[in-house]
Amino acid sequence: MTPSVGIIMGSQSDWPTMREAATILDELGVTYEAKIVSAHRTPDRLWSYGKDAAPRGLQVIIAGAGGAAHLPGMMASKTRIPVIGVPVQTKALSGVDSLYSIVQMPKGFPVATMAIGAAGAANAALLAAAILALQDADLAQRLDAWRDALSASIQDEPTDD
Ligand code: RP5
Repeated sequence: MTPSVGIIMGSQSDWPTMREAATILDELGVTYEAKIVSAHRTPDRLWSYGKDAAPRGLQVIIAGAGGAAHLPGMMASKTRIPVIGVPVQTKALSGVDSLYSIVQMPKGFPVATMAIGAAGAANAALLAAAILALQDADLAQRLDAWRDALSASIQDEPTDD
């Protein structure tokens, strides 16, 4: 059975970041698959993944990449399914290269671009869940509960530790 969300990434080295998205989707009970799909090293895989995404029934794609991070934009070119881009933090340029590579899409092919790194990956999952929750009342309840629990975990005042 096709999962709701496809988490794709350019390299195995992106997984520690992208796992943050997977963890959130697990917490929310959203089905997903995780695949390595590189715009540069496996372009044919990118093309077939994008071509098959809608017919397979995927509903949201989370795409993470670093450096010359062309994966999210190329995927958005190939499928009308919403693509959420995660700029992976790089050693050379701290992920600013990834961010700029993902965020400046030309008119017509949007990528919802998140923050650099782990927070961006987690937020990508939350945004994917929010999109899915528009048509899924049970998921909407779980997402509301997740958000309430996060708010409740924030203490009123700072402490010296
Ligand atoms: C990108 O190049 C990947 O998304 C990764 O962030 C970066 C480096 O890949 P590796 O050299 O670690 O495989 O395509």
